[in-house]
Amino acid sequence: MLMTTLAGLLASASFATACEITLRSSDTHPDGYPTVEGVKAMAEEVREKTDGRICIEVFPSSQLGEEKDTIEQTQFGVIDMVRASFGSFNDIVPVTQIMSLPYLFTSVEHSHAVLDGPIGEEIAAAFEERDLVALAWYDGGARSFYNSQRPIQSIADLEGMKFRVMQNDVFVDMMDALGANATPMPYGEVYSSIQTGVIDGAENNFPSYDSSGHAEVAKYFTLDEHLIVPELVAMSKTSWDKLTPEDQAILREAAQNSSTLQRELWAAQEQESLDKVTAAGAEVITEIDKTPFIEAMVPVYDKYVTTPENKDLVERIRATQ
Ligand code: GTR
Repeated sequence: MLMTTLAGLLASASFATACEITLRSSDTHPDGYPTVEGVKAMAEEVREKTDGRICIEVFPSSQLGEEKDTIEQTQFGVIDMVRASFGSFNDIVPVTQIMSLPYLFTSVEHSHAVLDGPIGEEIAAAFEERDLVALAWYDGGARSFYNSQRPIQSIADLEGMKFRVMQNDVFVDMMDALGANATPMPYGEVYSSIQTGVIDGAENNFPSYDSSGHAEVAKYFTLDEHLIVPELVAMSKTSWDKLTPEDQAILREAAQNSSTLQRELWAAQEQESLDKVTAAGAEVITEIDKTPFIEAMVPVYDKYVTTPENKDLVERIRATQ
Protein backbone atom coordinates (compact mmCIF):
# COMPACT_ATOMS: atom_id res chain seq x y z
CA MET A 1 0.00 0.00 0.00
CA LEU A 2 2.76 2.33 1.04
CA MET A 3 4.65 1.40 -2.13
CA THR A 4 1.65 2.17 -4.31
CA THR A 5 1.20 5.56 -2.68
CA LEU A 6 4.86 6.37 -3.11
CA ALA A 7 4.78 5.27 -6.73
CA GLY A 8 1.69 7.37 -7.25
CA LEU A 9 3.32 10.38 -5.66
CA LEU A 10 6.43 9.97 -7.77
CA ALA A 11 4.38 9.61 -10.90
CA SER A 12 2.40 12.76 -10.19
CA ALA A 13 5.59 14.63 -9.27
CA SER A 14 7.26 13.71 -12.54
CA PHE A 15 4.07 14.60 -14.37
CA ALA A 16 4.19 18.07 -12.83
CA THR A 17 7.75 18.64 -14.05
CA ALA A 18 7.32 17.18 -17.55
CA CYS A 19 7.33 19.64 -20.44
CA GLU A 20 3.79 20.51 -21.38
CA ILE A 21 4.97 22.76 -24.15
CA THR A 22 8.20 22.19 -26.05
CA LEU A 23 9.46 24.98 -28.26
CA ARG A 24 12.11 24.19 -30.86
CA SER A 25 14.66 26.92 -31.49
CA SER A 26 17.12 27.01 -34.37
CA ASP A 27 20.59 28.52 -34.67
CA THR A 28 23.22 28.25 -37.36
CA HIS A 29 26.04 28.48 -34.81
CA PRO A 30 27.57 25.66 -32.74
CA ASP A 31 27.19 24.98 -29.05
CA GLY A 32 29.19 27.43 -26.96
CA TYR A 33 28.68 30.33 -29.41
CA PRO A 34 27.24 33.43 -27.65
CA THR A 35 23.90 33.31 -29.49
CA VAL A 36 23.37 29.62 -28.68
CA GLU A 37 24.33 30.19 -25.05
CA GLY A 38 21.97 33.18 -24.92
CA VAL A 39 18.95 31.15 -26.00
CA LYS A 40 19.97 28.30 -23.68
CA ALA A 41 20.02 30.74 -20.75
CA MET A 42 16.58 31.93 -21.79
CA ALA A 43 15.41 28.30 -21.88
CA GLU A 44 16.74 27.72 -18.37
CA GLU A 45 14.98 30.78 -16.96
CA VAL A 46 11.70 29.83 -18.68
CA ARG A 47 11.99 26.28 -17.34
CA GLU A 48 12.50 27.54 -13.79
CA LYS A 49 9.75 30.13 -13.89
CA THR A 50 7.18 27.72 -15.34
CA ASP A 51 8.15 24.84 -13.03
CA GLY A 52 9.28 22.87 -16.03
CA ARG A 53 6.05 23.30 -17.98
CA ILE A 54 7.64 25.14 -20.90
CA CYS A 55 10.81 23.72 -22.41
CA ILE A 56 12.85 25.42 -25.10
CA GLU A 57 15.00 22.99 -27.02
CA VAL A 58 17.91 24.67 -28.79
CA PHE A 59 19.13 23.06 -32.02
CA PRO A 60 22.59 24.47 -32.86
CA SER A 61 24.79 24.05 -35.96
CA SER A 62 21.96 24.40 -38.51
CA GLN A 63 20.51 21.05 -37.44
CA LEU A 64 17.06 22.30 -38.44
CA GLY A 65 18.31 23.87 -41.69
CA GLU A 66 20.10 26.91 -43.06
CA GLU A 67 19.13 30.30 -41.64
CA LYS A 68 16.77 31.54 -44.38
CA ASP A 69 14.88 28.24 -44.47
CA THR A 70 14.49 28.15 -40.71
CA ILE A 71 13.18 31.72 -40.73
CA GLU A 72 10.46 30.71 -43.20
CA GLN A 73 9.67 27.65 -41.12
CA THR A 74 9.37 29.84 -38.05
CA GLN A 75 7.09 32.22 -39.89
CA PHE A 76 4.80 29.33 -40.73
CA GLY A 77 4.98 27.77 -37.26
CA VAL A 78 6.91 24.63 -38.26
CA ILE A 79 9.74 25.72 -35.96
CA ASP A 80 8.85 27.82 -32.89
CA MET A 81 11.90 30.05 -32.60
CA VAL A 82 14.94 31.14 -34.54
CA ARG A 83 18.01 33.18 -33.66
CA ALA A 84 19.20 34.90 -36.80
CA SER A 85 20.69 37.99 -38.36
CA PHE A 86 18.52 40.86 -39.66
CA GLY A 87 20.30 40.26 -42.97
CA SER A 88 18.43 36.99 -43.47
CA PHE A 89 15.00 38.61 -43.06
CA ASN A 90 15.28 41.05 -45.94
CA ASP A 91 12.69 39.35 -48.19
CA ILE A 92 10.23 38.93 -45.33
CA VAL A 93 10.52 42.07 -43.19
CA PRO A 94 11.41 44.90 -45.61
CA VAL A 95 12.62 47.36 -42.96
CA THR A 96 15.49 45.00 -42.17
CA GLN A 97 17.00 46.11 -45.49
CA ILE A 98 17.40 49.57 -44.07
CA MET A 99 18.73 48.16 -40.81
CA SER A 100 21.30 46.17 -42.83
CA LEU A 101 22.75 49.11 -44.76
CA PRO A 102 26.56 49.31 -44.71
CA TYR A 103 28.05 51.75 -42.21
CA LEU A 104 24.60 52.70 -40.89
CA PHE A 105 25.53 52.00 -37.27
CA THR A 106 28.76 53.61 -36.21
CA SER A 107 29.38 51.13 -33.38
CA VAL A 108 27.73 48.24 -31.60
CA GLU A 109 26.81 50.69 -28.81
CA HIS A 110 25.04 52.84 -31.39
CA SER A 111 23.02 49.80 -32.52
CA HIS A 112 22.06 49.17 -28.88
CA ALA A 113 20.92 52.77 -28.42
CA VAL A 114 18.73 52.45 -31.53
CA LEU A 115 17.27 49.01 -30.84
CA ASP A 116 16.69 49.52 -27.14
CA GLY A 117 14.68 52.69 -27.84
CA PRO A 118 11.52 53.60 -29.78
CA ILE A 119 13.00 52.55 -33.14
CA GLY A 120 13.45 49.04 -31.75
CA GLU A 121 9.73 48.97 -30.97
CA GLU A 122 8.87 49.99 -34.54
CA ILE A 123 11.12 47.26 -35.89
CA ALA A 124 9.50 44.71 -33.58
CA ALA A 125 6.07 45.79 -34.88
CA ALA A 126 7.30 45.25 -38.46
CA PHE A 127 8.33 41.69 -37.54
CA GLU A 128 4.94 41.06 -35.95
CA GLU A 129 3.17 42.11 -39.16
CA ARG A 130 4.98 39.19 -40.77
CA ASP A 131 3.93 36.70 -38.09
CA LEU A 132 7.19 36.86 -36.17
CA VAL A 133 7.50 38.04 -32.57
CA ALA A 134 10.83 39.75 -31.92
CA LEU A 135 11.74 38.65 -28.41
CA ALA A 136 15.28 39.96 -27.97
CA TRP A 137 17.94 41.83 -29.88
CA TYR A 138 21.32 40.12 -29.93
CA ASP A 139 24.77 41.33 -30.99
CA GLY A 140 26.52 40.26 -34.14
CA GLY A 141 29.43 42.70 -33.89
CA ALA A 142 30.91 44.20 -37.05
CA ARG A 143 31.45 42.28 -40.26
CA SER A 144 34.63 42.64 -42.33
CA PHE A 145 36.14 41.03 -45.44
CA TYR A 146 38.44 38.02 -45.43
CA ASN A 147 39.90 36.05 -48.30
CA SER A 148 42.32 33.35 -49.32
CA GLN A 149 44.24 35.37 -51.92
CA ARG A 150 45.90 38.51 -50.62
CA PRO A 151 45.86 41.21 -47.97
CA ILE A 152 43.21 43.82 -48.77
CA GLN A 153 44.24 47.36 -47.84
CA SER A 154 41.89 49.40 -49.99
CA ILE A 155 38.86 49.20 -52.28
CA ALA A 156 41.17 48.82 -55.28
CA ASP A 157 42.42 45.51 -53.85
CA LEU A 158 38.88 44.11 -53.90
CA GLU A 159 38.52 44.64 -57.63
CA GLY A 160 37.22 41.55 -59.41
CA MET A 161 37.39 39.30 -56.35
CA LYS A 162 34.52 36.97 -55.50
CA PHE A 163 33.01 37.22 -52.05
CA ARG A 164 30.21 35.24 -50.51
CA VAL A 165 27.48 37.43 -49.05
CA MET A 166 24.31 36.51 -47.23
CA GLN A 167 21.35 35.98 -49.53
CA ASN A 168 20.05 39.51 -49.73
CA ASP A 169 20.08 42.23 -52.35
CA VAL A 170 21.56 44.98 -50.20
CA PHE A 171 24.75 42.98 -49.73
CA VAL A 172 24.98 42.15 -53.45
CA ASP A 173 24.69 45.87 -54.24
CA MET A 174 27.26 46.65 -51.57
CA MET A 175 29.78 44.40 -53.33
CA ASP A 176 28.94 45.90 -56.73
CA ALA A 177 29.59 49.36 -55.31
CA LEU A 178 33.02 48.16 -54.19
CA GLY A 179 33.87 46.70 -57.61
CA ALA A 180 33.88 43.12 -56.34
CA ASN A 181 31.65 40.17 -57.22
CA ALA A 182 29.01 38.98 -54.81
CA THR A 183 28.10 35.32 -54.56
CA PRO A 184 25.07 34.94 -52.29
CA MET A 185 24.95 31.52 -50.62
CA PRO A 186 23.98 29.90 -47.30
CA TYR A 187 26.49 30.07 -44.48
CA GLY A 188 27.03 26.30 -44.43
CA GLU A 189 28.44 26.30 -47.96
CA VAL A 190 31.08 28.98 -47.44
CA TYR A 191 33.92 26.86 -46.05
CA SER A 192 34.03 24.39 -48.96
CA SER A 193 33.44 27.17 -51.49
CA ILE A 194 36.53 29.00 -50.30
CA GLN A 195 38.51 25.79 -50.05
CA THR A 196 37.69 24.76 -53.62
CA GLY A 197 38.20 28.27 -54.99
CA VAL A 198 34.57 28.83 -56.03
CA ILE A 199 34.87 32.11 -54.11
CA ASP A 200 37.89 34.05 -52.87
CA GLY A 201 36.45 34.94 -49.53
CA ALA A 202 33.52 36.09 -47.44
CA GLU A 203 32.72 38.63 -44.77
CA ASN A 204 31.79 38.18 -41.15
CA ASN A 205 32.69 38.96 -37.53
CA PHE A 206 35.56 37.34 -35.60
CA PRO A 207 33.47 34.76 -33.71
CA SER A 208 31.97 33.44 -36.98
CA TYR A 209 35.31 33.60 -38.83
CA ASP A 210 36.75 31.50 -36.04
CA SER A 211 33.96 29.01 -35.21
CA SER A 212 33.10 28.25 -38.86
CA GLY A 213 36.73 27.40 -39.61
CA HIS A 214 36.82 30.03 -42.38
CA ALA A 215 40.02 31.39 -40.84
CA GLU A 216 41.71 28.11 -41.82
CA VAL A 217 40.98 28.62 -45.52
CA ALA A 218 40.99 32.45 -45.81
CA LYS A 219 43.78 33.91 -43.74
CA TYR A 220 43.69 37.55 -44.86
CA PHE A 221 41.23 39.52 -42.71
CA THR A 222 40.70 43.25 -43.23
CA LEU A 223 39.02 45.12 -40.40
CA ASP A 224 36.94 47.45 -42.56
CA GLU A 225 33.80 46.83 -40.44
CA HIS A 226 31.42 47.57 -43.32
CA LEU A 227 28.39 46.06 -41.63
CA ILE A 228 26.98 46.11 -38.14
CA VAL A 229 23.92 43.94 -38.58
CA PRO A 230 21.77 43.33 -35.52
CA GLU A 231 20.55 39.86 -34.71
CA LEU A 232 17.47 38.68 -32.89
CA VAL A 233 15.54 35.85 -31.33
CA ALA A 234 12.24 35.62 -33.17
CA MET A 235 9.28 33.46 -32.30
CA SER A 236 6.56 32.17 -34.55
CA LYS A 237 3.36 34.16 -33.98
CA THR A 238 1.45 30.89 -34.29
CA SER A 239 3.37 29.38 -31.37
CA TRP A 240 3.23 32.65 -29.43
CA ASP A 241 -0.55 32.94 -29.71
CA LYS A 242 -0.94 29.51 -28.14
CA LEU A 243 0.67 30.73 -24.90
CA THR A 244 -1.23 32.38 -22.05
CA PRO A 245 -0.47 36.08 -21.42
CA GLU A 246 1.31 35.01 -18.21
CA ASP A 247 3.58 32.61 -20.07
CA GLN A 248 4.19 35.19 -22.78
CA ALA A 249 5.37 37.61 -20.09
CA ILE A 250 7.75 34.98 -18.71
CA LEU A 251 9.19 34.36 -22.16
CA ARG A 252 9.63 38.07 -22.86
CA GLU A 253 11.43 38.67 -19.59
CA ALA A 254 13.70 35.65 -20.02
CA ALA A 255 14.48 36.77 -23.59
CA GLN A 256 15.36 40.27 -22.37
CA ASN A 257 17.66 38.85 -19.73
CA SER A 258 19.27 36.58 -22.29
CA SER A 259 20.01 39.62 -24.44
CA THR A 260 22.00 41.22 -21.63
CA LEU A 261 23.95 38.00 -21.18
CA GLN A 262 24.47 37.49 -24.92
CA ARG A 263 25.93 40.98 -25.29
CA GLU A 264 28.43 40.25 -22.51
CA LEU A 265 29.35 36.87 -23.93
CA TRP A 266 29.67 38.47 -27.34
CA ALA A 267 32.24 41.05 -26.29
CA ALA A 268 34.37 38.38 -24.60
CA GLN A 269 34.07 36.02 -27.58
CA GLU A 270 35.16 38.69 -30.07
CA GLN A 271 38.46 39.12 -28.25
CA GLU A 272 38.91 35.39 -27.70
CA SER A 273 38.29 34.62 -31.38
CA LEU A 274 40.62 37.38 -32.53
CA ASP A 275 43.39 35.98 -30.31
CA LYS A 276 42.71 32.45 -31.51
CA VAL A 277 42.72 33.17 -35.25
CA THR A 278 45.79 35.37 -34.96
CA ALA A 279 47.67 32.66 -33.07
CA ALA A 280 46.63 30.18 -35.77
CA GLY A 281 48.16 32.35 -38.50
CA ALA A 282 45.44 34.71 -39.69
CA GLU A 283 46.76 38.06 -40.88
CA VAL A 284 44.50 40.76 -39.50
CA ILE A 285 44.86 44.17 -41.12
CA THR A 286 43.62 46.79 -38.72
CA GLU A 287 45.09 49.95 -40.26
CA ILE A 288 42.42 50.71 -42.76
CA ASP A 289 41.04 54.01 -43.98
CA LYS A 290 37.28 53.49 -43.87
CA THR A 291 36.36 56.82 -45.47
CA PRO A 292 36.54 55.60 -49.10
CA PHE A 293 34.48 52.54 -48.14
CA ILE A 294 31.82 54.74 -46.54
CA GLU A 295 31.78 57.08 -49.55
CA ALA A 296 31.45 54.15 -51.96
CA MET A 297 28.15 53.23 -50.31
CA VAL A 298 26.27 56.31 -51.58
CA PRO A 299 24.68 54.43 -54.55
CA VAL A 300 23.49 51.70 -52.20
CA TYR A 301 21.73 54.28 -50.00
CA ASP A 302 20.32 55.96 -53.12
CA LYS A 303 18.81 52.68 -54.21
CA TYR A 304 17.25 51.62 -50.89
CA VAL A 305 16.52 54.81 -49.00
CA THR A 306 13.84 56.14 -51.31
CA THR A 307 10.56 56.53 -49.42
CA PRO A 308 9.96 59.38 -46.94
CA GLU A 309 9.58 56.74 -44.17
CA ASN A 310 12.95 55.18 -44.94
CA LYS A 311 14.67 58.54 -45.21
CA ASP A 312 13.21 59.51 -41.88
CA LEU A 313 14.28 56.21 -40.33
CA VAL A 314 17.87 56.61 -41.50
CA GLU A 315 17.94 60.18 -40.20
CA ARG A 316 16.57 59.14 -36.82
CA ILE A 317 19.09 56.30 -36.58
CA ARG A 318 21.92 58.70 -37.41
CA ALA A 319 20.63 61.16 -34.81
CA THR A 320 20.46 58.51 -32.06
CA GLN A 321 23.31 58.68 -29.62
C1 GTR B 1 26.75 35.28 -38.59
C2 GTR B 1 25.36 35.45 -38.02
C3 GTR B 1 24.46 34.38 -38.55
C4 GTR B 1 24.50 34.34 -40.06
C5 GTR B 1 25.92 34.27 -40.57
C6 GTR B 1 26.00 34.37 -42.09
O1 GTR B 1 27.56 36.33 -38.14
O2 GTR B 1 25.40 35.34 -36.62
O3 GTR B 1 23.15 34.60 -38.09
O4 GTR B 1 23.87 35.48 -40.56
O5 GTR B 1 26.71 35.30 -40.00
O6 GTR B 1 26.87 35.08 -42.58
O7 GTR B 1 25.19 33.73 -42.76
